[in-house]
Amino acid sequence: MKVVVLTGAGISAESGVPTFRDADGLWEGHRVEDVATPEAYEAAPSVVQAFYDARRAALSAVDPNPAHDALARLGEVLGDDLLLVTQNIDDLHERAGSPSVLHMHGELLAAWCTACGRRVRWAGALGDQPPCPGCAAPALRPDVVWFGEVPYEMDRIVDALVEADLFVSVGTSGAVYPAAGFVQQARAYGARTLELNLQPSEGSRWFHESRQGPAGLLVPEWVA
Ligand code: BJW
Repeated sequence: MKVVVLTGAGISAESGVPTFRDADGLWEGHRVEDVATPEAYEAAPSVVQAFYDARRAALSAVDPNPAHDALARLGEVLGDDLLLVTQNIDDLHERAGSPSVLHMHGELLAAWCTACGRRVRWAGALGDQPPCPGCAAPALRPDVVWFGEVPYEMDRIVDALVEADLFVSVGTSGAVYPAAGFVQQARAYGARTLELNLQPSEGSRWFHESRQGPAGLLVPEWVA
């Protein structure tokens, strides 16, 4: 059985990582739509870097929760028959032991140089404009996908949606495309579709089945 699992901010909420659009979803009064764009970065790079530096610094204080653990177990069982796609830029799936994770919106612990294009692992602050290890330009930005940019590995994701027997969405609001459209694509190609979310999402109506509750309970229950 070929399975695609899509995760969003809700899967990391019980680990203590704030979501974007729930009650605590503002950062210092900014909506994510106001700081996660190339235009925002061009206009006020220090504000945008501070948003990501704060989130990167907070990452070491959180741990994977039972939902991440359950998906790691599923990955061990299904091997190449599971594609785990996350919109999250945290590393909690990796730390839970998931053997393979596709970060369609990039990774907090990576940076890319807007001068030479090099991508590097990066655990420290970027706001103080450190030099790129490749070209020395002070031009490193978070290696994340902002509004108006193209998410990573779309061809691989679409191929997996076409092949999938089951598509499961965990903890995502269905507010951001192209991820919000995956359920309709998978369903159009014949997959059964299941949503696991604390509450009905913007995309609930597209799923064959929608279960409501915390991911830390629902995901282990589903995987068992
Ligand atoms: C729990 C829980 C618990 C809580 N247990 N559940 C008009 C119409 C349609 C599309 C567009 C449009 N205008 C523009 C667009 C495109 C645009 C878009 O979608 N805009 C919308 C605002 C409409 N999209 C883009 O620009 C994308 N690129 C693109 O389309 O390129 C064109 C292209 C595509 C494909 C092929 C070729 C070309 C890029 C989008 C980039 C999004 N980037 C961000 C920031 C990433 C870096 C970072 O993390 O800072 O990604 S924005 C932010 O939203 C982040 C997230 O990954 C993403 C989704 O958020 P998510 O994960 O759903 O979180 P929340 O907070 O919204 O929801 C949390 C959910 O969890 C809720 O449902 C809770 O109920 C639930 N929950 N606790 C279970 N304990």
